[in-house]
This record gives sequence, C-alpha cells and structure tokens, in this order.
Amino acid sequence: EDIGVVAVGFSGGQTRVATSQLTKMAWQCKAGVDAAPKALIESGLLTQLRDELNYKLHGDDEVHLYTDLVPKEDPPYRNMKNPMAVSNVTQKLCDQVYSHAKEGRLVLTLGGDHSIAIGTIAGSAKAMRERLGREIAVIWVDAHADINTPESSDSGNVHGMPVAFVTGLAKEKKPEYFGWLQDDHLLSVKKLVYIGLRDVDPGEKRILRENGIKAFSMFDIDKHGIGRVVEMALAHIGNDTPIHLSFDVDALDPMWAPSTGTPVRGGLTLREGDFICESVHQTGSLVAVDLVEVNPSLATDHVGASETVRAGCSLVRCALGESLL
Ligand code: DIR
Ligand code: MN
Ligand code: MN
Ligand code: MN
Repeated sequence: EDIGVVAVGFSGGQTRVATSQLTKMAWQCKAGVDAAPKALIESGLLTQLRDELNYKLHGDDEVHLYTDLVPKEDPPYRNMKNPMAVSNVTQKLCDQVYSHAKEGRLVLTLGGDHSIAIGTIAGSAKAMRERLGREIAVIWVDAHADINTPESSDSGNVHGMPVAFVTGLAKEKKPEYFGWLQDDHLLSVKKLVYIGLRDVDPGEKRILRENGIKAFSMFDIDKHGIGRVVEMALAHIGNDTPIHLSFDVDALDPMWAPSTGTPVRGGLTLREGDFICESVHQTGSLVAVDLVEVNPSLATDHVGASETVRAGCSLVRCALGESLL
C-alpha cells in the first residue's frame, strides 16, 4: 500500500510570537519550528513504516519550513494572529494532501500545530469527492474542540479555529485569509466526531450544541470505557465513509505527552490513544492521518521531549496497523 508523507515544520497557528520572529525562526531553522516532524522522522518512524509495515512511501523525508509563504508583515485580521502565514501554508498543504490522495495514497501529515488541519482536511475532502464521489468523515482526537470562530476566540490563535473553517462555520471571502476554501473543500458537521475533549471554551460549547455535533469527552470515556466510545463514534460516522483521523497529541494525558503547547491534565492514556488509532485502522476506511502539536522544544527536560515523540510514533504506527495480528 502507498502512503503520501507530508512533514510540516510550521507552528504559526499557535504562536505567542510575532510574525517577524516566526520568519526569523524559520530561517534560522531553530526554536522548534521544524523540530517535531524532524524528531518523529529521526526516531525512525518512516523507516519502520517502510521496513516493518511494508508501506511504499512517497513525498517528504525532509521537513517543509514554508519560509517563502510567511509574509514579513502579517497584522491580525478579524482577531486572528499570523492570518496570512497560516492561510498561505494551509493552502499549500491542501494541494500537497490533495495530490497524494488523488493518487489513492493514504496521507500521513506530521505537524506542526493544529491549524494545519485546515489544509489537510480541505485536501482530503476535495480528493475523496473527486475520486470516490463521497464526503469524508473526520475523527478529531483532542483535549480541545478547536472550533472557535475568529469572533468567538479569546486567544486569536488559529490552532483553536481549524474545525470552524473546514466546516464552513467560519467564513471569509478574501483569498489571502482562508477565502481560498471552496465548497468542495468542506466537511459536513454531521460527519465530524470528537474524542477526548476536556478543555472547551464556553463559545465552543455553544457552537457544538447549536450544530448538534457529536462529541465524546473524557467524562464519556470514564463512563462507558474507550471501547464503547470508539464504537459509538464509528457508528455515528456510518460504514463505508472515508475517514480522516486528526490526532492532537494533547489528547493524551501530559503523563504520556508533556511536550505540547497546551497540555491539559486528565487525558487519555497512551494505550487508549493507541486503541482509537487501531480501531480506525481496522475499519479499512482510513484515508488520512494528521499527528499534530508534538513540540519537543517545549519540554522542560529531555525525557519529556523524547517520551512525547515516542508516544506520537506509537499513535501513527497503530493507525497504520502495526499492532493488529
Ligand atoms: C483555546 C485553546 N480554545 C483557543 N485551544 C487550544 O485558543 O482557542 N487548542 N489550545 O489546541
Ligand atoms: Mn488541537
Ligand atoms: Mn489540543
Ligand atoms: Mn492546539
């Protein structure tokens, strides 16, 4: 089987720094802009997929920094930080993912912050419409709902908004500010399901409620167990729907994945995360996987960074069928 790999060294959707600094960081190749995909690759993830799981890999074994897509001046727009940089990079990513998916490859995207899912989901959705005539479903595994609109967001960070953009709940006409998103890039709110939520803003709760979006929080996992929750999530999506799995490593408890931008306690065990990935693999309908928010540069110690990378690799290998007999 063929995999298209996209390695994204970009975290402008989550930044606490100004764009000028972002550009400088990217140029200098430091401060963790490219650290995550690089660390995942250097720990042998792609080699394992190739040699042990017998996938044929296409695309990146080097990390894209997208430096040329980060403008010098990028003032806030509708309250969004680094809006043009994130719009440019996600548009490019959309093309990359689309090209792989159009060829029938399973697309593996290594982030980067979660804003990049604007591009990956848009690319998947369009490719599956064209190739199979079907809408995709998205399983969003995260401590956060990432469904703020630019107006509901307190932080202005676009990594808290990707779901609003890909579902069309946030709209924008200007092409340089996500106006490049067309109808065929979009995901139906009916085909979206969350697992692992525990830190959802009041405005986001309202959006989830008003749109009848299916969400399983940590409460639901404690109540029913992970097995039943995944079963219910897959039942909601329905059989025979191409699945895009967008996995934010902060869904895991910080015990397993401390080295991430916004850790929240009380999360999934690594085993529960792996189980979600294995179950999605087992459906046979998986068409794309994002692994995001691994950020080795944020760890307070070396162990935290390498544990988080290790957890990320485990999730990806499980989604690609490693542990099933
Ligand atoms: C918050 C935090 N809801 C925001 N979101 C995070 O900024 O919109 N997403 N941390 O990963
Ligand atoms: Mn996220
Ligand atoms: Mn998150
Ligand atoms: Mn995030």
